[in-house]
Amino acid sequence: MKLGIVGLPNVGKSTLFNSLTKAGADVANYPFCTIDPNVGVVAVPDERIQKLGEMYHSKKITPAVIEFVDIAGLVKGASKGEGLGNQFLGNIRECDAIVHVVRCFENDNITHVDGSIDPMRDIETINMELVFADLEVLERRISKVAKEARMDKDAAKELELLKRVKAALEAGDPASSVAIEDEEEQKIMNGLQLLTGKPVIYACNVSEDDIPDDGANNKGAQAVRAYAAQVGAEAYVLCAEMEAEISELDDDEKQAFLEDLGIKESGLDKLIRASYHELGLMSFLTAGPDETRAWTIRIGTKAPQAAGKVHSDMERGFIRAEVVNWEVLLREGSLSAARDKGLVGVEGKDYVVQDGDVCVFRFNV
Ligand SMILES: Nc1nc2c(ncn2[C@@H]2O[C@H](COP(=O)(O)OP(=O)(O)OP(=O)(O)O)[C@@H](O)[C@H]2O)c(=O)[nH]1
Ligand SMILES: [Mg+2]
Repeated sequence: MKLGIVGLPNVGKSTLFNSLTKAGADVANYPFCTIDPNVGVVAVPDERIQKLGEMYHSKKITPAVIEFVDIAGLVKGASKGEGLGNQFLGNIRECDAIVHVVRCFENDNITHVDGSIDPMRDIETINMELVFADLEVLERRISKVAKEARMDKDAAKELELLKRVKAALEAGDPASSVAIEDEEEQKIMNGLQLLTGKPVIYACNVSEDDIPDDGANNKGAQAVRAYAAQVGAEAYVLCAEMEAEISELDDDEKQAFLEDLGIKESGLDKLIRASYHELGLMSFLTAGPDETRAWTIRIGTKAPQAAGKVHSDMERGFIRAEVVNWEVLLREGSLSAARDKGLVGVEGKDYVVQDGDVCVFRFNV
């Protein structure tokens, strides 16, 4: 599961990416500093496994992870080959969702490619480039399918959908705004990997001063929030530079730093959790002295398939799952204590696993 980071050059994408992964992508105050796509694996912050891990004195605590991809900034005309962005749009096509970084901080020393700070204009620029890039994909596909459509019913159906999506894009709307009528259409859409068909999270890069009040006094960030709400996207406020500093701290120092600012959670941690959720993912947990671990599943996954994440034998030979909510387990202090009070559910193969379930799978192969 991957998220692609997009935005204009020099808005703080690599700074954000670095604090996400500490992977050491190049950061510099000049546009187009990212030449190679960078992929980083990021742990999803999760207090549940920390607390359960402490309770069990687990030797190992293993979080869920997601991947982020950092690409060069896109500029006006990117879809027509301007700048370096176009060649990297392919990396974004393979992503499951997009993080759109928008510069909302003032700083005369940091060049803005369009000369001034105007988050809504920037969003428009990037979104239009994504629309143009998608239009190209569609036009190519339409000319191929149009020939087949005269003889083939499936191709005719696809052509009808392609034309509908094209009309939306030509009106400046994202592919995600097109109503999908059945599974067949969904499959075609998935195959197209349209950039504007992906869920988007807007990350407003504000200055440090705007962090304590969560950007309430930053007009740009407020405008982005209002826009995101209108199009059904999420928006978060963070300061990439500050996150880069925080990422150098150990856990205790980080806690003290955040408390000083009067905030509970860093913008970055919020963004990671939102990204995970945006991908339609959630975690169930396993806990014990050896390892306490968060396992990634899609929302709606049933017990045997969840068990299969831990081991394929557990899916194949699935008998039942013992399930207890993580907070209940923490409160009761042990699985047997929770069991004695009847707080542990015994679930069969149709059980839909819930976020925060601690599971013990019984299986036989
Ligand atoms: N003041 C301030 N400067 C920042 C912030 N985030 C990034 N910068 C600076 O802006 C410059 C560009 O940051 P990058 O992270 O390299 O930008 P980018 O979006 O990856 O740029 P390209 O890779 O060229 O598209 C660097 O000098 C950063 O230090 C921030 O939150 N505040
Ligand atoms: Mg960069």
